Amino acid sequence: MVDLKDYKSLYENKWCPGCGNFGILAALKDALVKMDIPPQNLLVISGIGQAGKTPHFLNCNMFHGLHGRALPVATGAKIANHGLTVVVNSGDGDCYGEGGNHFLHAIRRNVDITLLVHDNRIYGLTKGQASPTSDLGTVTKIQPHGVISQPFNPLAVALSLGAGFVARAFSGKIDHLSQLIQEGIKFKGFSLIDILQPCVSFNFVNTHDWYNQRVYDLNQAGSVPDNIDEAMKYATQWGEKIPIGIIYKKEKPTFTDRIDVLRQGPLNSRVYDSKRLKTLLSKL
Ligand SMILES: Cc1ncc(C[n+]2csc(CCOP(=O)(O)OP(=O)(O)O)c2C)c(N)n1
Ligand code: SF4
Ligand SMILES: [Mg+2]
Repeated sequence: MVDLKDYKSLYENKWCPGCGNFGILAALKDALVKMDIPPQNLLVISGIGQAGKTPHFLNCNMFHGLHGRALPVATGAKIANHGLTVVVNSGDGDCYGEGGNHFLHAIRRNVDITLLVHDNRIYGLTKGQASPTSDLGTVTKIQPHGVISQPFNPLAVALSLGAGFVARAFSGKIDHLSQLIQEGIKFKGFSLIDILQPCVSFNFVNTHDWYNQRVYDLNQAGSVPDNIDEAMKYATQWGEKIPIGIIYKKEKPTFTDRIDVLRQGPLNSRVYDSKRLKTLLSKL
């Protein structure tokens, strides 16, 4: 049986006291233990940012890559070794800004990976510039007159691209988030969990209290929408009431299901045949 101790990292954590990232890390560990996933079967991949440091605080296979480039690495790893549980930790700037293009195409490919976006609606690591999810009018040191670009809605974009598992969570509700992560990992295909995460140092609007007063569990009645129109209503609801939970869930063929050679098994289990390779090269 996997134990919380198995995931204990050797690295010191320098996130600010009170940061929502702690709740996300706790929920992720809880989900891994409850699913009995041993560290050697897990690969956690990240890009750059405070969110990107998450794999450092887990004892498992990890890859901390370039800004915005976690998803291509995760795609390659999952294709090479289907046996791995692949989880990506990314920030709102990393995933929806710098890596926005990869976000779009990872959804289209439907590779079986789980994407956790630590959405604090700010660039935390670089000390508080606006991110793609910052509200219109948000004032920062480099946006002194307020943000003038329309905020990016990751859930609506994911739904419009045909994502099969789209969810929103709040880092302050650790048990609920753990449950969603377990559902996301079990889901066969690309799963997105956008996690509302207070940044206590640079986002003074979307605080723990602000979210606690607004979030409600949309799956409370036990239902999970598999209807795009209904899902879009939840994806675009924001303000006095903010839904958290699974916004849409429907399985469809994954990237691996659609490619003959991958359907036969992961690339790392294939026998290297030098004669076949020579024949192939001689035809080029
Ligand atoms: C190619 C590149 N561009 C810009 C940066 C500077 N940079 C580092 S982290 C970051 C923003 C991170 O924001 P987010 O993804 O929201 O993560 P957070 O720190 O808020 O968790 C930026 C712009 C970089 N490291 N590399
Ligand atoms: S700057 Fe914000 S996101 Fe970064 S560790 Fe501090 S509270 Fe967390
Ligand atoms: Mg951020």
